[in-house]
Amino acid sequence: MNIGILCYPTHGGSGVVASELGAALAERGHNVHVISYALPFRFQSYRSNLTYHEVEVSAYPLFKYPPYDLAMAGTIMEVAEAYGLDLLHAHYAIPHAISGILAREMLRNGNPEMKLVTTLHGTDITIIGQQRVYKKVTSFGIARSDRVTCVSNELRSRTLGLLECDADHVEVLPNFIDVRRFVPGCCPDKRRQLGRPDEKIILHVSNFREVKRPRDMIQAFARVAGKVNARLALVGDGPELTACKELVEKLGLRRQVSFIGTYDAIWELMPQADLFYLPSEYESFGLSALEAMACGVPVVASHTGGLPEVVTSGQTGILVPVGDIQVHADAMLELLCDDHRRRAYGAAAREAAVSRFALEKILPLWESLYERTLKG
Ligand code: GMT
Repeated sequence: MNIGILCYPTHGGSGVVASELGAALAERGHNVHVISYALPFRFQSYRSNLTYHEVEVSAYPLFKYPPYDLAMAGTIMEVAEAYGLDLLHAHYAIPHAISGILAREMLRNGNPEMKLVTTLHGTDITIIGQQRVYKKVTSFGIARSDRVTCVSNELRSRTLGLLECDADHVEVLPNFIDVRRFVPGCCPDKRRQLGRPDEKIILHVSNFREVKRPRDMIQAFARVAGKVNARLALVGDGPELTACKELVEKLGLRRQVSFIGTYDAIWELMPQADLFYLPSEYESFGLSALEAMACGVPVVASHTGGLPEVVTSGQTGILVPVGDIQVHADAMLELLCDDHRRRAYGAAAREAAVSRFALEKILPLWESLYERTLKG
């Protein structure tokens, strides 16, 4: 198949899923064209059948807001005409589904029909899709896509509850993980990058937006650090990072919290952690939790969104109420102080990642969904 993938290039789950799916489809022999405004950070360009096309957004003086959606639609058309795209896969509803619909409408003048699959990733529905000006646009993008997928059952139910859309039109296809790259015990030399040998490492990876509740994380960690020799290693960058640094200073935690910055080869750092901590307000799925699990690291995460579909509390980690930092601290202490339990949870986490979410299991589902879509 000739497949066009539309995604955000920035650090965030939807871009990771889009890039990893593109690489895996190319590996299977499909011709994949990734379209975005910059090279996605996980894009793997070592194959001739995996190509990146940049959306050029012109900065004409009349444009206070250059029309990225139109530039993307124009780029899709160019790629579709040059390579005969069979199908477009839009990751994140706004604006990708809309640009795809526009490109498809324009192509219908002369080309055979190009199908459109849209994957909803979470905040496109729960935050952007709820804003007054975008709500109907998001519903329109869903209605006009040939097929729509959600990354969890919870996101599907939420989408059907929040937006006007037909239940039969929206199915669930979860995130996946390359269990050969995310492996327990990988890269032990990286351990010293995170902390001293005698410290227990709590790892968090995100784009530090409010929805991740990173300040809760530091407050909960303060309660952990008072009881065990632990370090909080924070990977990523985002709007809440400065506030987090200020809170770390205020709580006197400077020597126990490391700000690592962005780190693309996250599979090198994940296995070094004793636990992964994700105190988000909401996660439609929680890809970073799955990445940690594949590396054999148990997860302490909020009981929210699709996280219960990924982390089984009491088996592969502990799910805690959103915002209850004492319960978060207690859950982390439970695991950090009990090596036997922590290792058992870590082993179960790896097993769950392999048996339920391995790329080998999920990729055929994508191929079959594409084939069904092409058949109409
Ligand atoms: O919130 C993020 O971290 C980024 C966002 C995105 O769209 O890039 O992530 C969402 O998509 C991921 C991949 O499907 C999910 O694993 C994340 O849970 C989801 N984030 C939220 O729902 C907040």
